[in-house]
Amino acid sequence: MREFPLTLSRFIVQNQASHQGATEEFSSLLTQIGLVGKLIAQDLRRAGLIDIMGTTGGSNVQGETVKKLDVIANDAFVKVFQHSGYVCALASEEMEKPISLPGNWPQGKYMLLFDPLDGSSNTDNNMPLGAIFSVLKYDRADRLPTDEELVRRGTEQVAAGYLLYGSSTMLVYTVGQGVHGFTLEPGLGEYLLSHTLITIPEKGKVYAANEGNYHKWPAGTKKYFDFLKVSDKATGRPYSARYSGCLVADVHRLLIGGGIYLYPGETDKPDGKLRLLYEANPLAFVVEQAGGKASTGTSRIMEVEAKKLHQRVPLIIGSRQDVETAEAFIQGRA
Ligand code: AFP
Repeated sequence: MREFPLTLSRFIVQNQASHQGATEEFSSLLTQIGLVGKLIAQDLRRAGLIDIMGTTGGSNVQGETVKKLDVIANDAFVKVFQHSGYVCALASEEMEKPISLPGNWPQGKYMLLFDPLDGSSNTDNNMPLGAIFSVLKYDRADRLPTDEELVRRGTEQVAAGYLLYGSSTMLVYTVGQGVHGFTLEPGLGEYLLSHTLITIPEKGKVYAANEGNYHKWPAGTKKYFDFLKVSDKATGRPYSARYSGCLVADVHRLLIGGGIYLYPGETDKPDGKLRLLYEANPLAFVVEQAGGKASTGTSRIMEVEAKKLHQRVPLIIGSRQDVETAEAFIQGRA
């Protein structure tokens, strides 16, 4: 008899014990994230045929132009979780302040932080997009969390992962017991286990970065990129450049095949572009659990002291050896 691949919910229940005190509530929370993925994937499959491309004409708290799909994706997360009873607070790249659920609504013990649509510059050209999520636990029952209580170090995450809207729709997550990948089977409307215990190669031969920013980088960073392009068979160089404009897609590529993604600090913007709480921390959790590394260039991402909800941080993430080589150059040791 054909071995039927595990659905997301069956996998979580079957692995309940290893999911660090995960409860029914937790497995339902992950299933709801999968629902958001189905809703957005459905729209994306028809993007050129329905009015979801282009911008809203507004800008978000980041000062970035808001795409229609940014709003659609953010609304999907809020609507799915506001009434779910699994969370007590929601924070998003697209919302200046977190949403604490009204006291008379069912609340859960989790706080969800997310980038509802990663790679927004790709919405109108059929390139990959994603969503990134970070799950924190809130142990008080006597009151809702304050905004400050959502701003936590990456090591406090109880789960993290991403949705990848690529040639297929995937949900990849970790609860601290390895990384698992599920692929949406559109015919069934179910996510089926497709990647068990994903392990990132120790070293890759691909790098992802926007080299249009080369002139803005400090000397050590420039030296690293120059190093990658020198021909040296013994160290597998030159590396190939692969940059999609979607962090989730670029990180997924290196999670499977090895390599490194860099959005480094710049001379006049040392914190770079990416956000700590709902981009760098969750992806750092996933990549570390797969055996890789995530750094600011000088320190471990998951130990960066979180001070503000939309705090930015430089991100160097991927195969352990590659990240350590990049750190050596950035720190002036190579
Ligand atoms: P958008 O969601 O605003 O397109 O930003 C995407 C992103 O956060 C990340 O997904 C990309 O790797 C990176 O920014 C692209 O930034 P650049 O356009 O500056 O290269």
